Amino acid sequence: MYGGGNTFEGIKTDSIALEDPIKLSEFEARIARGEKIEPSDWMPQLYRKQLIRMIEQHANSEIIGALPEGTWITRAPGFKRKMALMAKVQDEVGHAQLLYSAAETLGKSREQMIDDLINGKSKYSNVFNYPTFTWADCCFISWLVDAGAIVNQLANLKGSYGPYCRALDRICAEESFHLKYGHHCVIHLAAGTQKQRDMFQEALNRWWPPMMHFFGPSDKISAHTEILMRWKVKMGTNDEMRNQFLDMYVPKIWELGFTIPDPNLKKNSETGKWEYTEPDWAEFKRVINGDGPCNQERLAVRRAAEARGKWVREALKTPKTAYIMPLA
Ligand code: BYC
Repeated sequence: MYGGGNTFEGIKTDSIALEDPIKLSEFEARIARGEKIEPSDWMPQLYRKQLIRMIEQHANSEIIGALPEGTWITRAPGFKRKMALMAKVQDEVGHAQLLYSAAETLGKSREQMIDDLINGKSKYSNVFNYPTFTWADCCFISWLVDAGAIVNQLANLKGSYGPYCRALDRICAEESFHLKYGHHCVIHLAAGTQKQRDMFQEALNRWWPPMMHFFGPSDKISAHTEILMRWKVKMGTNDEMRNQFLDMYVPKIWELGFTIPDPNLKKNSETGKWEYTEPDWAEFKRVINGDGPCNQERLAVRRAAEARGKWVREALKTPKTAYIMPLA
């Protein structure tokens, strides 16, 4: 198995205290020097476990994230928009492929990851559990959800795990086209009729709370940030990423004449940080744990796709391809 024969199931304990102290300090010194950790290098079990969790969730988010926009391909206004949206959705599925490969280098098989996704055992991004009622919802995702993803990914591609960083590097290049496309769609609505402007404003009002959740719980309650920052998997805290997004995109939203549904949103000129109404973390928890408006529908679609594609996977399986190495 790629990754030095380590398998996810083989992790008996993830306690840092039980790791070899000399190996641990060499590992941390490498990270401090800015070196990349590669699959066959020694790494603490907790580093492996955390990376699998995070990369797997990211991969899941890309394939589930293709669904809300995917349903708009046939209804996108005009041939050019249909073509562009189809290419974007295809890119998102490609990102999932890259990320599943990166996670596989750590010892968890793709089949296991897909099983855990469709059985509701693993997570994916909260935002994709909300419906896309109108074309403006689709535009919101293409512009602002992609923008949020880029803020997060541009930071983390400077992180410590080689295969994840290389995957993020390529993903960010493609995402930058998505962002331009999404921005163009929104400018078109903003410069259109009153009905078009209202349609985007209404979408923005619904999407703002999930967008604030997108960067994860506030630093005060985030479970994994501390260890992930220590090992340079995350290069910024959840609040730092949220702040950076607000800094870059609130002025752009206002510039287009839209309002943001948070009366407390303002930049504190002394701290340079944005102030906002504390997001509803109870709703966030409900949604990421399976009880959002679209969780059941999203997983049902993936389960159906898995079942329909089974014969293709079986047909492709040969003794030679069964041991193919991930390309991360
Ligand atoms: N949604 O300790 P915390 C895209 C969970 S796709 C759901 O702060 P962490 C796109 C978290 O997993 C790009 N769950 O976690 C695709 C943890 O639960 P567990 C998506 C979330 O890992 C198609 C618990 O809450 N981007 O943009 O330190 C079309 C505690 O949180 C979320 C990525 O995946 C959430 N938003 O930080 C268009 C980026 N937030 O595992 C667009 C990669 C938190 O203990 N991921 N949770 O059960 C990350 O950067 C980090 O994992 C996060 C969370 C910042 C998201």
